[in-house]
Amino acid sequence: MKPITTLALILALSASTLATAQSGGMKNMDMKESDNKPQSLESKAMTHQMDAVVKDVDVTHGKVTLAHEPVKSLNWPAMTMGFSVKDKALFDKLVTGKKVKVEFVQKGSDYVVTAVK
Ligand SMILES: [Cu+2]
Repeated sequence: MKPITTLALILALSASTLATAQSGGMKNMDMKESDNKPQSLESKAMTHQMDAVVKDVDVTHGKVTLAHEPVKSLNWPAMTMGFSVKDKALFDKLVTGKKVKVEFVQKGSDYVVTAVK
């Protein structure tokens, strides 16, 4: 009798622990999922263009600071802000003080330069 009772107790305990952990975890995941989906779908498609002056370059971290003209497709006024640069070859054209035409896409809350002319 005794071994069986112990086993049943262990099973009951682990089952309830699992159920608690699962319901807590799943709730968080579901909330994140529904928050992110519409935004990432919308932002994937569009490439934005602007004229800008290169203010600062950080090749190591793949970042560039641009003083850009207004961007109509995003309803942006002219401003100075940071962009990500995933393709390091683009840094050949991103020289501090230079005037450039930049194409970029939105990736979540990040803006990624995809082309420099
Ligand atoms: Cu901006």
